[in-house]
Amino acid sequence: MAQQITPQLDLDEIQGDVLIGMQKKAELFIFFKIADAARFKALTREYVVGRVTNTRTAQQRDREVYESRRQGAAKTGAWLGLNLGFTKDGLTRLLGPSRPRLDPAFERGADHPDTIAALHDPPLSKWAPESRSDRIDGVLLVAGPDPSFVSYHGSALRERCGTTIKIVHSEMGKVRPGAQGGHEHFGFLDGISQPGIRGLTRPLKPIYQPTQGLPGQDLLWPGEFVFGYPGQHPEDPHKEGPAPEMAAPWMRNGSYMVFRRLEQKVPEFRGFVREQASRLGMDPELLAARMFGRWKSGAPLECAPLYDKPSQGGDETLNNDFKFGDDADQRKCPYAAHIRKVYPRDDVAPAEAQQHRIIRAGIPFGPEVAPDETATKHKRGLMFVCYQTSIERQFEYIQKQHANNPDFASGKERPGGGLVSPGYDPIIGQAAGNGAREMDEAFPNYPGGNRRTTLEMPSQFVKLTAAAYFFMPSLSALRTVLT
Ligand code: N7H
Repeated sequence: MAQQITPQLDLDEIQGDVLIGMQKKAELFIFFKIADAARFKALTREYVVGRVTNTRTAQQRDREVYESRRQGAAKTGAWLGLNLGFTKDGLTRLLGPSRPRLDPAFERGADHPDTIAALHDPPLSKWAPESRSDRIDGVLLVAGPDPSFVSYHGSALRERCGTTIKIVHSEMGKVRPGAQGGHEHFGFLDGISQPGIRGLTRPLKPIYQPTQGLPGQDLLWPGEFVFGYPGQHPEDPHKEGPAPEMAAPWMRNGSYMVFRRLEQKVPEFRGFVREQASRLGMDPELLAARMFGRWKSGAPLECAPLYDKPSQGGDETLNNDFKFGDDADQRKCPYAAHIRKVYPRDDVAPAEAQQHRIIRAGIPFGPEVAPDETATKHKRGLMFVCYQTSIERQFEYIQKQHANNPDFASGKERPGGGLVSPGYDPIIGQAAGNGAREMDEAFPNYPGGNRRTTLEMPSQFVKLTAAAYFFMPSLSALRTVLT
């Protein structure tokens, strides 16, 4: 392979949550309106920007965490993380109505009726009342080692902001306790697979596989996630592609953040899986794993099709090292399983697979399920966050063209002939008008067999209750043009 030049990322400029993720056991999301633009700008310049966590700091902290784990120490620094983003309305408050127009999806916004219709999202009337507002201008992300630390620093920050902003809503996300740490509320290990980034992610074998981070982690051109760098080539997954267009030079080192507050109906999900597994005559843990494409431990079905291999789930050199191409009849992992829908790997052409990647940086919210909670009593779920340079080609494409599209992946055939309609992503797929969904091949025909089964899902286990699109500017943009 021809030697490629490694892009030099400006780590001091890019906000820390975008590429690496702020270190967070707890994270406070403060959604606000700008009440007094002139005073807000002065405060941002003089107080906030100097406290924003950049990628260099996030990287140093990550290395410390890694080192202390390697030495068997559980504790790491009590670090405060702070990031800041603006919606289209926020940018207008800061720059005036004749400001440059950014990505069309960003300018439309997550709460626009066209976005809601395109993504099959629930109508605004069904969103959480506390997060509904005529306008949200920005979000402050405050991250740290525990909720009280984060609350304390969040309050100090709010006090400092005073009347320059008006808080619309704030909500705390937190990592689940004990052994469930790192697992989301359905119980599955999350945060395993992320795209690697050229110029940032270290290849495990730099000489032999310079375009692979950990096994199974392709290194992508950073322009997919941050403005100002080459992106993926649309026809060749290794070749440098054009840098995404910027509506203004100050977009350099910035990124779009998609936020979605997704409530999870955990007791209902568990009850459904138990019932359906008994109908199908299979282990409920296997049925749940077939809905996700991984076992709760994180072990991929492609490597552990019938029984969990927990040792593989937690091992980062093994848990992402797989493809779907040699599972052409969905015997190991259904075509519709969450991870197969959202990153189809070699189910599609190599360059196409890398056109729709996102970096995820979400955190769970809400309490643990109480022992007597057979129907959801307490709200819980995922504060889903992802970063990209095109909301339309990345997040929206995955949701619309893959998760919500029962015919994706297309062109798959039954072993005996005939086309397969894989069905909806059982976790995040949404049918129009909140309609019923189905998933093909709930029961595994592995290693052989020809039993046809369909999983009918009359209701969603994941419900969207708030959403917004933000731009996360570079530190320079925050210090100059925007303020
Ligand atoms: Fe998903 N979950 O925690 O159960 N997700 N996700 N997700 N998701 C993944 O591989 C989950 C959501 C992606 O590279 C895993 O890191 C839940 C949305 C992508 O192979 C698990 C919700 C979107 C990947 C979950 C939710 C995505 C991924 C396996 C909602 C974008 C990486 C762990 C409540 C539209 C796939 C891992 C890859 C993985 C869960 C939402 C996308 C367990 C509960 C809205 C790209």
